[in-house]
Amino acid sequence: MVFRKLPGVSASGMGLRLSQKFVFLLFLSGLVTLCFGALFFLPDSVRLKRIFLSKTETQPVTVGSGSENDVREHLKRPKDQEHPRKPSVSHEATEERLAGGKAQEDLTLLRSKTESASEKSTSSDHGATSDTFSYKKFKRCLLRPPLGTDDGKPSDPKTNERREKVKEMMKFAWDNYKRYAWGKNELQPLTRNGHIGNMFGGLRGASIIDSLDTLYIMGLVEEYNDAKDWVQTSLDLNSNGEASLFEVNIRYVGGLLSAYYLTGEELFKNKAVELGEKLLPAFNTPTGIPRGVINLGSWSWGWASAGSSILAEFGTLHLEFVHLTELSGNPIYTEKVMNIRKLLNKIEKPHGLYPNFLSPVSGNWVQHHVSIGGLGDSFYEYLIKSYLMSDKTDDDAKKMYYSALEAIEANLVQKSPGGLTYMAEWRGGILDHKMGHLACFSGGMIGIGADDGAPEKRQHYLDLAAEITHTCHESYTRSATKLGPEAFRFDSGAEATATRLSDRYYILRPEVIESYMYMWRLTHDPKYREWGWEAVQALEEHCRVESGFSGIRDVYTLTVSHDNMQQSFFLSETLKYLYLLFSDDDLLPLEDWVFNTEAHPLPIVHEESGPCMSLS
Ligand code: DMJ
Repeated sequence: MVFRKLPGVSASGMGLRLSQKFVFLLFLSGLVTLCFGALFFLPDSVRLKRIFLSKTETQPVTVGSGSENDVREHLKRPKDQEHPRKPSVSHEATEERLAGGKAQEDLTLLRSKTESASEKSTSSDHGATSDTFSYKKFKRCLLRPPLGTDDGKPSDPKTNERREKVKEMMKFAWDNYKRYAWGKNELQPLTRNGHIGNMFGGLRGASIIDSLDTLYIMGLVEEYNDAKDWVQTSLDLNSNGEASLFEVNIRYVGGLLSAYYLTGEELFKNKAVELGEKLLPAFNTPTGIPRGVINLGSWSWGWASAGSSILAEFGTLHLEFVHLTELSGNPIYTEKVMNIRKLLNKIEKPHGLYPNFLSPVSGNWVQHHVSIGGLGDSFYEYLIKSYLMSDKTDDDAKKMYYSALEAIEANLVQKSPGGLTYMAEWRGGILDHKMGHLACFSGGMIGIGADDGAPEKRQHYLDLAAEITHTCHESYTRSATKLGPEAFRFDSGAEATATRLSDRYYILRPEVIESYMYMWRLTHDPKYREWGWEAVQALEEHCRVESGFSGIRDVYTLTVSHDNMQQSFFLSETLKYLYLLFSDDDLLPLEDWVFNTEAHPLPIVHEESGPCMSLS
């Protein structure tokens, strides 16, 4: 009835004249186009673009994956949270302060090249959407320059001499790898050849990828450039073998991510994302808990063949996967790890403990073996580091870490008759009074988490961290070589010594030195540097051979027998942690970086003055 009174509106109800209809439709379509287009010019356009152009649309949907909301929730920082911001020092300003000298010039050149490389944002062939991540912006969000004011050079000449020694060890290990095993995974220094192994599913160059960031922070310019060139020309990710999801993630993805964040070279980002995509089918299980082994070349294997998944393997993906989402703009990586988190949070835990084996099919624990060493270790490490890496916003990770630590203290932490604190293993309620070398990382872990524990527990956690580190040092000092065994016991009269022949070996592992490094940063007690130096001397005396470094079969005999393997983690972790131990704290400061479990530094997502990274 209303329409009838209006001029131009026909008596036939909604009817308009043809010309009026045309003008009206034209106006309407113009309005719609304008609104849609405007979305892309809003300040938050990256997120909107992601909603409309999201790659997830083309990704296979996996069973049990978390929702996008979980991801956003996880990445979002509460606006009311305040963080005291230290005065930001620009990296460029730091470079200007670098002193002269040939190596220094090379280093400056290298670093300025990498700065400009980061500005030339090239697009990726492999899903890295470079428009979604700004490297320049990321650098501005760091509180301090990654390499410190003088590359972390300590003012004390004795410490500097020690640092130089570690650098020389790295160069020696690298040169021999390059000479005898270039492109293979690891060097066999006695037989002077390369080793491929079966952990990496046909991927090559594990020592190269694991070394990139160590070479870079040590200023080994030529060596870093060789490594980068190899990644450019020879790192082939189209391999077809069965790989350990965990090992590929911590060494290759972690190594490439760190190399990217330190240098800004798009190449590393693109390779990391390309490889990350290849890992996704591992999550196609009924629960979304990934299998431990993945065929890198095939998308078709079934979950039914899976055995149990290992806590330290599926629980050690979080840091790298969150960064894959940051760099690619694709939420799927964070969804996958948040789904693991959700399941672990929900599942019933015996005495609050996390057993080492879980069925990816049923989502239930398979047996009740709990260990802070092998099979469990880095799961706990990634909880506290996820919290720290989120700029202390990931409250679930925080809660899970501190309640796990409480359960560990209540059930596993023991004091030996001789007064040494150690972490026993737990088998269905029965304690096995054994501590693995791997468990020695926990000194550092408990140390870096001490400050965020309940106020009344902070000093206690720091003391516990120091006690564990002390025990691990004892396992070194009680051997003839002053290197520690693979596992040491606290029963049948033993105190921090191996009682079984099969536990006496040392394979260049980093965990004890890793804890020295963290405890040094946290306390500045000079004993940690002294302990680190003892380790350097022992490595030089017993593990250095003519063509590299080798593990040894028995730390209790001075007639050493070498195992002929220079592990890639020796270059990525052991030597890096030693170098950091003898450097000033502003080399990769802990306010800005967390180290993944292979010692690859990943940046903390700071968001104090607005979002620093793409998804936040
Ligand atoms: C490294 O590959 C990692 O530190 C991992 O978490 C445990 N084992 C080795 C070094 O011992």
